[in-house]
Amino acid sequence: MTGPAATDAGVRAIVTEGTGGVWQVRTVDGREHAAALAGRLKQDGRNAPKLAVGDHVTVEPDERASAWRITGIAPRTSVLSRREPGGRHGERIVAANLDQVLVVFALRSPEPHVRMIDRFLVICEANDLKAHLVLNKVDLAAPAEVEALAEPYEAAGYPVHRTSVKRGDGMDEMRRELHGRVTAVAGPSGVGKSSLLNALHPELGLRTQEISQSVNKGRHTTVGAKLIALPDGDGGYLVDTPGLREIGMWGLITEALDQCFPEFAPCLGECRFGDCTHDREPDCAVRAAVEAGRIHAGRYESYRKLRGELTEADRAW
Ligand SMILES: Nc1nc2c(ncn2[C@@H]2O[C@H](COP(=O)(O)OP(=O)(O)OP(=O)(O)O)[C@@H](O)[C@H]2O)c(=O)[nH]1
Ligand SMILES: [Mg+2]
Ligand SMILES: [Zn+2]
Repeated sequence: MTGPAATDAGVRAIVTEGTGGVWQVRTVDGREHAAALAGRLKQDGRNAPKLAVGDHVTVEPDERASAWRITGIAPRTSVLSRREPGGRHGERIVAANLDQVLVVFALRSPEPHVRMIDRFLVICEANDLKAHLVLNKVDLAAPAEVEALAEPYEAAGYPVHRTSVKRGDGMDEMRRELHGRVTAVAGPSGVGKSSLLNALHPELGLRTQEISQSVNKGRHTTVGAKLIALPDGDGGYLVDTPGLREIGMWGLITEALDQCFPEFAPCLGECRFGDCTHDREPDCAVRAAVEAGRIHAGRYESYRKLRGELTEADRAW
């Protein structure tokens, strides 16, 4: 973990929770404190909250107040942001310094939806976040089916993990991926995200569907993101976000969508027209690559669908 500059006085900590005002921070010794920004940090900048969950900070105990004082904020390595509620154009930072996102889908129950997989991956690319695809519940499908689903994503350069919480497949691999990193876990309901995390770290005791359906029906309460320290005590955290789906693709520039498909990269700049949308233009290098089988047809189809949606959204604004 790289912390604030050594010149900053105080103890290094990471912001685990909060949306403004009082924040929860976890100092390097593993203790949690309530903390508030020092006055001088509050003043610079305009109205936007200066701090986000995941920020590396320095803190000092404040004898006069009950909360600690946040005296320094380190530069961020990444930012996951969403549009301000209410449709204004501003953005709000959901979490800073994420190392990676696990995009979890299941082979069955629920059936994987490739357009939705691609949508999650595009959101990661647009936010410059490293994405891994986790294909869970491989115990419910034939191996050939698992490979057919994995293939386009491996071809695009994504790490693909085949897992089964039931059978134990891929558990060591996943534990290694989480170790020492700040990881957001995303994916549709019921794919086994909580089951997977519980299997890796039983101390987490996350609620899974068997229980939550009766106890916790229809609650969508998460407002801000929250960092959960991994029990292995090596600086790894899970990020409980309000759901990447809600974060959405807004803010994504329609013209830049093609850059969110990593396997398109060799083609970009090779089309006849500089502003090619890779739709019907003549001499389109992307379409040529699809026809030659270098780009998976399903991925290209997702590109076209998403581009259509973004164009619609542009018009609506
Ligand atoms: N067969 C099989 N079932 C699994 C596997 N992993 C999880 N499940 C089951 O899938 C169901 C949903 O699991 P959860 O962990 O609650 O799913 P989730 O992704 O956390 O769902 P939300 O919290 O609603 O987003 C549970 O009944 C699990 O027992 C697996 O690898 N194989
Ligand atoms: Mg869950
Ligand atoms: Zn083109």
